[in-house]
Amino acid sequence: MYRLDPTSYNGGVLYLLLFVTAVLAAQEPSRPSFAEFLAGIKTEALSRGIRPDIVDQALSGIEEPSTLVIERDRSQAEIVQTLEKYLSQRVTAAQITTAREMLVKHHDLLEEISATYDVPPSLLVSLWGFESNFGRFSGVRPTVAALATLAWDPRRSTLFRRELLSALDILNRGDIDLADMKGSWAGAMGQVQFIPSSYLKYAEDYDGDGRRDIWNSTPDVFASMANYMHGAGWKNGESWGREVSLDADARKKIANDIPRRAGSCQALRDMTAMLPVARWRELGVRTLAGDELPEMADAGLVTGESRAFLVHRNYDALLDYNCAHSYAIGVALLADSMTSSEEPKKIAKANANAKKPAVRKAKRRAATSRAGKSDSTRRSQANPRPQRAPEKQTADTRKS
Ligand SMILES: [Ca+2]
Repeated sequence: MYRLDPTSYNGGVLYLLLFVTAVLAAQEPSRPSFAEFLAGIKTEALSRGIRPDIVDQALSGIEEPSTLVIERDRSQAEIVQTLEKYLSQRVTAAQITTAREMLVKHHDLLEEISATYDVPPSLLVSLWGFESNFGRFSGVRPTVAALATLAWDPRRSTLFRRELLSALDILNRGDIDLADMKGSWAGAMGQVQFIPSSYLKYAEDYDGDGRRDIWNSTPDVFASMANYMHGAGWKNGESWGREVSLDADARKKIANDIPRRAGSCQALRDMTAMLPVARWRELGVRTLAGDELPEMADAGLVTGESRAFLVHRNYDALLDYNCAHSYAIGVALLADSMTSSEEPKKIAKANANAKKPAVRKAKRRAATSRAGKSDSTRRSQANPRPQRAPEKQTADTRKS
C-alpha cells in the first residue's frame, strides 16, 4: 500500500496539494446538487402560491444544468469590443434602412403607443432592432432551464434565483405556455428581451387578448418597451445627448480632474459626473463640427477610443434597459438616424470611420461645413424631428 512520505519530494508536494484542496474545500460554501437545488426551488415556488402543476411541468424536464449556458456566462465577461467597433457593426446602412421601413410599416400603431406612453416611435423601433433584429430573432433557449442553470451556478445565484421564481410566476399567470417561453441563454425573453422580473413589472397586453405576449404580439412588444422606457424615466421631447469632439489635452484633463458617477451599473462608473455645459466648454469639449457647445441640460461624458458623447438624463433610461455604453449609444444613434433626412449610407459611414481620432475628424468636418455641406448627425441630434407625437427611453436588465 502506498504511504505518503513527507520527507520525500513527491510526498511533500502531495501533502501540499492535499492541504490546499482541504483549505479550498473549507472556504467553498457547501453547494447542493442540482436535484437538491431544484427541490428547494419547488418548495419556495409552492410557498409563493404557484400552482403545483405549473411547478412540476416547468421543473420536471430539467435534469442537468446546461453546460452551454454556464460556458456562455463565463466567457461573456471576456468579450471586449470597443465602442467604435460595436457602432460600426450595429448602426449600419442596412440596419438604418430596415429601421426606417419598420417605422413606416407600423406607423399607426407606433404613433398610438407613443401617445399612450410618451416615448418616441423611433426609439421603440431602435430598441426592437437591437434586441431582436426587429422581431426576427428573440432566442430559442428555454427560459426556465437557462435560469435554473444560472441560479444553481454560484456566480450570480441570488439574481438568477429571483428571476427563475419570477419566470414560474409568469407561467402561473398564464401569459405564455412553457413550451413557448424562450429567449437568450441568460434568460432574456421575447422580442423585447426582458428578464422575468422586468416582464412582471413592465410587460403590457396592448392588443387586449388577455396575455402579455412579448414573443408574438407586435402591439404587446411595442407597448412593453414603451412602458419600460417611460418607467425608467424617459422624458419625451428631451434629447438623450449628442456626439462631441475634444482633443487629447482635454481628454487627459477630464480623465484626471472630473469625477465619475457612482452606481451599481458598471457603465455609470465608466462615465463622468453630470456637469453644466459651461464647465464642458471650459474643459475644451466642442461640437462634432468643432464649434462652441450650444445651451443644453447638464450632461455626463461618455468616451470610447476616439469618439465621445455628452449625454443627458434620458440616457440613463437606456442604460437601465441594458447597462452598456455601446448598446445605449447604438440605440440612440439608430433612433436618430430614423428621423434624419440623410442617406443611410452617409450616416453609417460616420460609424464605420471609427478609428480616426476625434480631433482630426472634427477638423475635417468643420472644413466640410464651411464648404457648405451639412453635418447630418449633428443636425438630427440638435433638432429631433417632431415625428414622435407625444414624445417622451433603456435597461439591462431587463437584463441583469
Ligand atoms: Ca396581448
